[in-house]
Amino acid sequence: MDRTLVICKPDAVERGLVGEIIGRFERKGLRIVAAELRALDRDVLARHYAEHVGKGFYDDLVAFMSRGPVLVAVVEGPEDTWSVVRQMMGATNPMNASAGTIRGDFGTMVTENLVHGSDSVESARREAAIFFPDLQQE
Ligand code: DAT
Ligand code: MG
Repeated sequence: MDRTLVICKPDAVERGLVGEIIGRFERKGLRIVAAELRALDRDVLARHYAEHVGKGFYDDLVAFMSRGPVLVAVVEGPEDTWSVVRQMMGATNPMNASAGTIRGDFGTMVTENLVHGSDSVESARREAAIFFPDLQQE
């Protein structure tokens, strides 16, 4: 089995779209192996978004991601789960995301694009360890 990290961002929680988003992953055949509603602070966001620290949009990203609770989850599938999730999320900018994807169906702004999914096997392991350090490795 293969796992990846998903975050339903503050806009998804505020808009009541957590069930829709997680339901899509479940209906696809992925399984939730960990999930918790959490408030993310600057420090954990700096670890999670390490590759973006210092970029022009970083401060806005932190302000957005910490403005309310998020649903952090680890989901599991047979293989390439990170890629399955990324395909279901759609492009980073919802304006470019295909209809039928989460961002394509529910988003209009790159700054509030509803969902995070790890972008590689390595990112998935690294990110899952940040949020669920006690979760047993698959
Ligand atoms: P993704 O979330 O698709 O992996 P990313 O890792 O490049 O995208 O960026 C992380 C988040 O930062 C993204 O979901 C939204 C925000 N972001 C990225 N590029 C941005 C930009 N040019 N302007 C504003 N926000 C941006
Ligand atoms: Mg990313």
